Amino acid sequence: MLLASLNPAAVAAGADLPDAVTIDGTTLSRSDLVGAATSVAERVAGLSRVAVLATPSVSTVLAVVGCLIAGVPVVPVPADVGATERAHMLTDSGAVAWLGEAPEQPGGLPHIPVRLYARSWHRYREPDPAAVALIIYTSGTTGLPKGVPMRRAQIAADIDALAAAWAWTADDVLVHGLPLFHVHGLVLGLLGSLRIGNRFVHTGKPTPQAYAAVAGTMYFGVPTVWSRVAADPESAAALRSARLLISGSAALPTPVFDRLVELTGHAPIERYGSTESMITLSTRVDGERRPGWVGLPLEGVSTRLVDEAGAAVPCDGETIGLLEVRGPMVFDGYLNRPDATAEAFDDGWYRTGDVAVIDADGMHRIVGRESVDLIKTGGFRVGAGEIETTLLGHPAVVEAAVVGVPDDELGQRIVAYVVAASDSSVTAEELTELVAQQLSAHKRPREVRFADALPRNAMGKVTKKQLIAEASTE
Ligand code: MCA
Ligand code: AMP
Repeated sequence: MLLASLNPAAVAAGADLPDAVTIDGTTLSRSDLVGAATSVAERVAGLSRVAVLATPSVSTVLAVVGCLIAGVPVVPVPADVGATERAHMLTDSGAVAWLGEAPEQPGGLPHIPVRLYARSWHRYREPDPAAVALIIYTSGTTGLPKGVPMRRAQIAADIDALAAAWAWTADDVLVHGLPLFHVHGLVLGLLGSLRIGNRFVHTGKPTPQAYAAVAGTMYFGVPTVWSRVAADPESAAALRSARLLISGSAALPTPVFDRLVELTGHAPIERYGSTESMITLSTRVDGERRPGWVGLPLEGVSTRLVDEAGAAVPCDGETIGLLEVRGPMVFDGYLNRPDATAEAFDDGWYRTGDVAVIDADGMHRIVGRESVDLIKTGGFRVGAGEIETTLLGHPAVVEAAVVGVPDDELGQRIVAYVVAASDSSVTAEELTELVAQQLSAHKRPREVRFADALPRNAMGKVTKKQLIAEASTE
């Protein structure tokens, strides 16, 4: 059962927890959560799909949990979403209402508020494990983000496999300050805590000081967060009493790993996955934690490396290949995108798009991505194509090429090369703002470079590696 620990019968039997969820300055007991979320369930039961503007708030928690209880699929919409991306998510997903926080532009959909103090003790039957719980949108190399439907059984399988790898129990206190519209913060952090039955604390912005201020046993962070913790010895020292520091969503740089060991006494756990597959690899609480390596397959997961022709690549710790995964948490296709779904699978194996090596003991190291057009910045996945299309929508932009440039703190930072019309006075700020307005604030280029022309190869294709090299050396 997805929400075993939220079962009203368990609450009635005395299995309450006074501080089950703390977020945005509010603490909910388990009975508060069950009562208020069941009241949300009453208001949405029977709806086909709802959108939730996923700010880190009690309202978002109750909206998502209410829908889980009622068996209504939720589309978490990024809190900083822009107009084009929001319209796409609503149309593509077929959401019929906004639940929880009211968006500034509801796009013609009705709004159902969440009432923090309403309570219902109605008992809903557990929905079918194959039912879709969430549809999370994620970027590809081109076009607008694709919807990834996540089934209850897939989510449950991932959480249980992670619990086994991390010895995660109801005695833990899980702390993070990540967004509630992605797998990391929402599925693993919030739903994981509800399923396992541990206390969950959302810190708001994931600053080192905010992490240090909560006495947790498990802390989640993207590498950017850990890099900031590693640069703040005083806050880092406060994490010594934790059980596990867990990093994921992008590669954790070895110097950050080493510094965390020094300052906190903990070798961080690294785990790897994607929106499509959820988490498939992790180092284990009782196993080797090797800097630069993301661990072993979780329970039920198989992996393999193939070359460009699809032939097997040896797992010798050195030979690189394209990583493919299979397991009970892996999705079964994008929403409304049979073309993209067909491309994503190789004979039942999910093509991750990541390049990796596997050693003889089964340890995995992610070497990079197959395409330069998928950028990971601060743990956010951003498609070069979606930003280029947005920039080209500006009347003064003649050509645009977006690249991810290596960055110590963000992993990659988004840099846009733009050829502007000769008579225009368009500014970098104007273009950055356009991306924030249309897509999401976190997809804004950090830098816009104006050029007279873009470098192209003999085929006329922009040579992005040249742009990356140029932006990296200056
Ligand atoms: C940022 N700023 C900018 C620009 N970019 N200003 C102008 N132009 C720009 N291009 C501003 C920000 O608004 C902010 O302002 C300030 O600069 C600092 O920005 P930043 O360095 O980005 O810091 P941040 O806002 O604190 O964000 C860092 C972050 C964030 C908190 C680490 O990137 C984040 O939440 N990442 C998590 C992503 C995540 O959860 N991914 C999971 C997906 P001001 O200070 O005024 O606000 S992956 C997943 O789900 C899978 C399955 C997995 O493996 O986990
Ligand atoms: P997303 O769908 O946003 O979770 O992005 C998934 C991608 O993030 C993966 O395909 C990888 O490229 C990258 N990624 C996630 N976790 C890690 C990790 N621990 N190390 C390196 N890359 C990672």
